[in-house]
Amino acid sequence: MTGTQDTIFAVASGAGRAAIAVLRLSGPASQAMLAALCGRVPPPRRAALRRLRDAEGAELDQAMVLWLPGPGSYTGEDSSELFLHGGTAVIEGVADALVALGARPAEPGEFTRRAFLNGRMDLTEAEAVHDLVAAETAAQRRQALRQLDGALGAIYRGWAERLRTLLAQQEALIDFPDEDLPPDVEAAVLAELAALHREIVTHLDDDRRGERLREGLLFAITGPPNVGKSSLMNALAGRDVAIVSATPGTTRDALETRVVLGGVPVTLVDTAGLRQAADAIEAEGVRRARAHAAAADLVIAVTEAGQPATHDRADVLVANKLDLGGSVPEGAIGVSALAGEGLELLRGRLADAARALTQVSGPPALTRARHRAALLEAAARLAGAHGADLPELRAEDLRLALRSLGRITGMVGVEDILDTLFAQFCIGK
Ligand SMILES: Nc1nc2c(ncn2[C@@H]2O[C@H](COP(=O)(O)OP(=O)(O)OP(=O)(O)O)[C@@H](O)[C@H]2O)c(=O)[nH]1
Ligand SMILES: [Mg+2]
Repeated sequence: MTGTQDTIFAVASGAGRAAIAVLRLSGPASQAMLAALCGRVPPPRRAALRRLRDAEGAELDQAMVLWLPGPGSYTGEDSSELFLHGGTAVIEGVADALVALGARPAEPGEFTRRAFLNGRMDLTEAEAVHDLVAAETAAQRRQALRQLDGALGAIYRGWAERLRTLLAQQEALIDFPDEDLPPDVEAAVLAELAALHREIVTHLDDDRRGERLREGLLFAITGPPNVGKSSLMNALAGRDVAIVSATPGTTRDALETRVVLGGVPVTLVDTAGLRQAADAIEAEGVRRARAHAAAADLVIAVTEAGQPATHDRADVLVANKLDLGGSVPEGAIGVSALAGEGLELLRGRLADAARALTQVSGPPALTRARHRAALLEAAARLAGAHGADLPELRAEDLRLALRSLGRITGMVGVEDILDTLFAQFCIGK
């Protein structure tokens, strides 16, 4: 990572031609560079129209500009935003002028990284910025906004605060074993330790709802050959994703498509029909089908109306080809992928399932594997502390638990993960 003394810039609006392109500038030289580009710098946080010129005086654009002095800016540094006309020549002209003035293009997530390093937000909030930019549905947006508000970070900081108190009490037990500490200090430490452990374990025991909502769900369509799995996938997706044919064994590879069900992004996977494979390619397809079914959040098991269901796992059982007049087995939803019958009912059931798999009630949910790993570590250390024989060992476990919690919000020891974390961000964020 290059130094934070650099002044960086990036187009924060999307790629491609657009009416306006938002260019962000942040770093110590922001004000001087803005002045060089547009002459008079407008008053802080007041939009003004300016002619932008390069060092030779050639006009680059007429743009609305904002001067955003630190520390009250997004990054906490002196910064500026330019609302340029969105043409390539304009953007390149301004970018070249900025480079000539000594600025450099920002790396992915560098603005948010600076915001974190300058204490403008904790790491869970920085991650929420990324999630909000990536949010495809309203439910994802709500979760990201809540995290951006600091609701999740507040829980983790609260636990860290209690742990710090516990650690101080434990250290007092070590330093003054014979002095007249109240007799029940150790009992109180153990009780609080157990309570904290319980809260973290409860938070962890959430069926990955928050993570599932953030990442989206995986629904696999499985069943014997030729029952209409691909037809059903196409019907649910509303487009021709998979080849449909009367020949059994048509689908060989697993095919994916994204749909939104119940406000949750869902990847639908159409799989090869499960049967004794005719050749090596089909055998591989069947192996992949089984692997997808095993990894899926939900299996849509398809059979033909009138045929018995033989699936290993059927979270939602569908009897297709209802138009041919077969009977629907107990517990199955009868549909016709061809005629459209029953599809609304099926869509409703899948939407309910998607919501149930991701619905978070009460306090904000865990949203990332990174948080889960740190919390699992903290819980293990707390359990260790509770069972420790020696006061010194208990204190050490508490210290390690505190460190794990601190890594979630970025209070301690996160230098090693920052590069990976912010590399996932967009340029300009
Ligand atoms: N009558 C009727 N035929 C259907 C229906 N759905 C699919 N079919 C037909 O059944 C045949 C197989 O459909 P596919 O969607 O390819 O079935 P599949 O389960 O994906 O088959 P494989 O990929 O070979 O495992 C095709 O000829 C479809 O037109 C339906 O609801 N009614
Ligand atoms: Mg198929």
